[in-house]
Amino acid sequence: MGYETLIVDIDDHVGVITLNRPDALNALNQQLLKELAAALGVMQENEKVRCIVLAGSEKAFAAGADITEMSEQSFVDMFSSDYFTAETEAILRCRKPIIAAVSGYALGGGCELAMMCDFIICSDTAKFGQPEINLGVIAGIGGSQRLTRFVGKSKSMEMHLTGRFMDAEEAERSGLVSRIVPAKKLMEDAMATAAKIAEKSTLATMAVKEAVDRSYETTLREGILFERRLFHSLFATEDQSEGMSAFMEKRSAKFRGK
Ligand code: DAK
Repeated sequence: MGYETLIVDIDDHVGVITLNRPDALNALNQQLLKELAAALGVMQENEKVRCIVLAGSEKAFAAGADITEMSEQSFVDMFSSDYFTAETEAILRCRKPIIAAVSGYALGGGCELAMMCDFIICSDTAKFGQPEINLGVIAGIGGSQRLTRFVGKSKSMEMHLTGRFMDAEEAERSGLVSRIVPAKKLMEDAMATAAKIAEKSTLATMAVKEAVDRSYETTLREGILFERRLFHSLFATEDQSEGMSAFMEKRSAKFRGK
């Protein structure tokens, strides 16, 4: 498939998707989100891909939903098309781990997209924010819920109410990102992290993604039961046998996703 708003590549076992609307700081329009959903669907089906990196440019991961496109919509347009819903649900359906590599602005829908990934590595230039309040609207693809779960009510509420940006240091301190790296090293670091994940059993990485995500959806007791059942089920895989044998034989495991 040809993409106009993305650059899509596969490097060994890592799928790399780069948002590519430089003139609009990668603002998310319907075309971009449809292409992103499609690209993730293709990577989900491609057995070679074991981990995915989603990146933007050095200046902007994404500066939000496309204000020019949104400004022309009425309530009826938004409601009847269920704006962005099918696309974001398709993104969330991807079962392979997705790392957001964030440099520069991750604002509004851009911050929300980064938070939909499995974890965020950011550069020291990153700036996160939910500035929709400045446009007379609010977050619309999960920002009020996800940012609150990441950083707590007080900081999330302040960010949504004032529209202020959070820098990389604050984002790391608050638990929004897993790590900060120098801007020039961001892709190298994200790719090395993805390559490390790609060495693991894909059955185990998909299982752990489901288990951690379930912690947002259910009670502690149910979540722990879900984790335990997934753990038990991994004993039906060749990868579990290989991983434990390799440890005892003091060699590296060779996982085959079987
Ligand atoms: N949309 C469209 N174009 C944008 C854009 C955006 N979000 N952000 C930047 N651009 C464009 C600029 O208009 C400019 O285009 P030209 O004028 O050159 O044609 C170009 O990108 C470069 O931007 P600037 O000249 O402004 O660059 P600066 O370095 O001076 O400033 C900035 C960078 C990021 C601080 C500034 O561009 C900015 O404030 N951008 C807007 C940030 C923002 O407000 N983001 C939130 C958007 S609202 C929903 C789903 C999603 C959403 C809501 C509902 N539903 C499903 C219900 C999400 C809403 C949003 O994200």
